[in-house]
Amino acid sequence: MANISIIGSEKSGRTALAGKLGKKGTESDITLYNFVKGDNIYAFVDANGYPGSLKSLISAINLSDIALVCVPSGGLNAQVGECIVALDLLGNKRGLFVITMSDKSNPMALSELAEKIKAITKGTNLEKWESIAVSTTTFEGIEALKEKIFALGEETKKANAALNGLPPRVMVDHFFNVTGIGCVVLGVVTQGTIKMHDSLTVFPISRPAEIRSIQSNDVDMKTASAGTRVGLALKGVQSKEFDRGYIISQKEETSSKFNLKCRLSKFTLPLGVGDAVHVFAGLQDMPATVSSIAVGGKDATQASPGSECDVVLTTQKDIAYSKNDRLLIAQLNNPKQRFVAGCTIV
Ligand SMILES: Nc1nc2c(ncn2[C@@H]2O[C@H](COP(=O)(O)OP(=O)(O)OP(=O)(O)O)[C@@H](O)[C@H]2O)c(=O)[nH]1
Ligand SMILES: [Mg+2]
Repeated sequence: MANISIIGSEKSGRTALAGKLGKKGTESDITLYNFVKGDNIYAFVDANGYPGSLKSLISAINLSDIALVCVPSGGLNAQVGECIVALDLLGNKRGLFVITMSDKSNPMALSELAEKIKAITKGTNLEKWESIAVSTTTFEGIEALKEKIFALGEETKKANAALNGLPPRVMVDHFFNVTGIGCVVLGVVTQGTIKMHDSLTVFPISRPAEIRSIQSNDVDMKTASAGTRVGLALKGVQSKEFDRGYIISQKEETSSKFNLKCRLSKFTLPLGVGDAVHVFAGLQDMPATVSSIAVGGKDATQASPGSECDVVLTTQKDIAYSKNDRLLIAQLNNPKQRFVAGCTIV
């Protein structure tokens, strides 16, 4: 199974495309569309809350192995740019540009747009991503798009198989109470294999929980491996204790103070000591403050766009994380491009 985000600009045909690729499931600021055909099992995540909500965008990206960036055939815009910056700062590896509404354009303009996408992604980790033109009204390109998704899906399955031996970890996106069952959470197994009756812990609240049952696409399962979107019934914890992004695993770090190595986007404003920012860690997000900055090992008052620096960040509440997680710093009020920096935890 593979998880695929559908992102891109407002009114770019994201939801129409999602509807052609899967059957609508859970709906919130992100909407799930499921596709099951033999071994080809996909969960598409429509970031329908974006551009209003960056949380919707980052949740969709961080729940997925593959990103589909929708660019309307009418041309590039600032929101597509912002999606590219987010994927680049997060270090996402696999994806495609989907030039949508191809029926409203012509072959010459479509290939010019594909060239423009190549040009703006040069030097980012998206520079090799292919572009494909589709229309959900004439169905042009839809089958070809599915083929490309399946090919990326096979790569993803292999990559996830390599993570099966790691300790199990589930990233939670939805949680609710089901009468007669109790606490049910939805999320993705990001590494390892979970098993029915596993005793794990919910972080950052450090609450023990037992996996009562596991479902994926409405089918009961005894185990679920890395990359699987699951629904879990839990014992020992209530749904009201959960928040988006909580992690179920054996062990996570929890902290509200982070030493980060940051790479600033070229398209942001300088980052300064004392700045109030917003931080995204997996599916968790919250306000934070820049406590200190060092550039080239020396204390500094600010860091410039495009530069690398060390940052001490203080968050409003505890965040659960593991060593290799990437954090994203954003400025929610910047009207142009809200992502500031991609960070690793030191
Ligand atoms: N002609 C044409 N219209 C399309 C196509 N895909 C979507 N549309 C129309 O474009 C509009 C926006 O499509 P949506 O799928 O809602 O786009 P979206 O990105 O989900 O939009 P928001 O979530 O509202 O930002 C709708 O009126 C669709 O009917 C297409 O391939 N061709
Ligand atoms: Mg939509």
